[in-house]
Amino acid sequence: MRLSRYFMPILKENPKEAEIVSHRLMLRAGMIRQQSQGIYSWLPLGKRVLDKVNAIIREEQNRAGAIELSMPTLQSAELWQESGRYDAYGKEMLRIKDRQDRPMLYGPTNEEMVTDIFRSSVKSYKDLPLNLYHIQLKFRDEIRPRFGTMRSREFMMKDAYSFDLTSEGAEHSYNKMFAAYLRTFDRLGLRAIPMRADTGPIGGKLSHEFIILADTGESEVFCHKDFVGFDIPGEHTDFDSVEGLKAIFDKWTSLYAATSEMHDEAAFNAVPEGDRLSARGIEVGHIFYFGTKYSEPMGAKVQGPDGKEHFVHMGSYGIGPTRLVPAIIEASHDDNGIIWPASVAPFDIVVINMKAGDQACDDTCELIYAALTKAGKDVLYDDTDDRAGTKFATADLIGVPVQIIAGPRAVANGEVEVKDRKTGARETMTIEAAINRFVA
Ligand code: P5A
Repeated sequence: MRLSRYFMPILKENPKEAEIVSHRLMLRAGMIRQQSQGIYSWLPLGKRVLDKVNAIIREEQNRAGAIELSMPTLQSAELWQESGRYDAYGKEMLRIKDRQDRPMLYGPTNEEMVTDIFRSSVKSYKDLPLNLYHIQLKFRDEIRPRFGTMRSREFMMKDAYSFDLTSEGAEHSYNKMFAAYLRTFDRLGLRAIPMRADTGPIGGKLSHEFIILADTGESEVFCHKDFVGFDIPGEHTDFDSVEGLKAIFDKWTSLYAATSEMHDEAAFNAVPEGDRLSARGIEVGHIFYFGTKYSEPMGAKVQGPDGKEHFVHMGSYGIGPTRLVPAIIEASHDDNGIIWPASVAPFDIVVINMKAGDQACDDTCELIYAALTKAGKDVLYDDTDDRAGTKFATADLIGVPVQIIAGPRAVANGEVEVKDRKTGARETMTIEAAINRFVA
């Protein structure tokens, strides 16, 4: 991508409305734009990051056996009247009428809709277990939308829904998502700790929130500090192994970890004082087991091996991609801007032409840009005629992991500089060496 033809509206000044660093940096880097309170456009740079986050979420959902579909954002009120949540949900639900005066709503979550899909076509235990997910916009008319896309009214959610014949089966389905979440957040460069949590309007007795520790987090959390060093389930985790997944779940729930709603002061005080972590955190995921809470009132049942009808046991599993992007920035930035983990960086490499219009600089940059693009890298080429200082500041601000800098003096020697955004380390090397380093 040539920066001269791209759309990346950088802000020079710090936006006054931004209270936390991720919101400030997302606005300054031209990643998002507020359209009305708590409702955002994702501009091209932000969209690239969001797409990469979603690709990792999708890979890990698929690995764990979940199946992707796509459900609409607008839902009919009837489904919610069946489950009894239409009145219970309160003012957070945006209620709309269509031209026939039929009550509709912009979905805040999809338990009812997916239960309706399930009951219309699944009739036998032989089709279980089943886990259906989508990555879709949601709307919740939050009282206090704030911190940009961290807590917005319209936001994206990956929501998965599992169906099992028995509660034991449902427990295994829960453990699959539990392990998939540990892997997902790790691949996003984050350390997320599962904590016992309140189930709120989704319901059920068992639930875990996945929390990133951060001073700017909205939740107050309490946990054992050893969680920070626990091993993450590997790529070859067998998601069909009931014992294997139970062992992962048991290990990750063996020490104290709870959000403030579930906090038990006495149990926390039993943790040796030096091991106690009392901190703030960002909730990036939340999983629930609620048994037959929706399947019973909505009549979602299957025939079991005993020939009888059974209401299915369900769970639901949410991740907030539009919250994860600022959460990653909260965890990874410095005074100059964002430092993306390679897995979600909007571009892999930025090529900086320090003197656009200078034939040797132009030729060198074109060569590198073409070679790296051909090798499958996402390359941003800063071919604008801005001052070198502005270009460096922009490259640091947008946080691309590697900068290849071509200035007239180095280029005259057949060389460029390669800078690592995270460490700031710079190395001068031949043009060929710079290309080869990233083409391997
Ligand atoms: C689980 C999937 C649910 O809605 N139903 C379907 C269940 N859970 S939840 O905890 O309410 O939300 C899941 C995740 O969505 C993100 N999230 C938000 N992100 C940005 N702005 C918001 N206002 C917002 N509300 C929820 C969180 O990451 C949450 O864990």
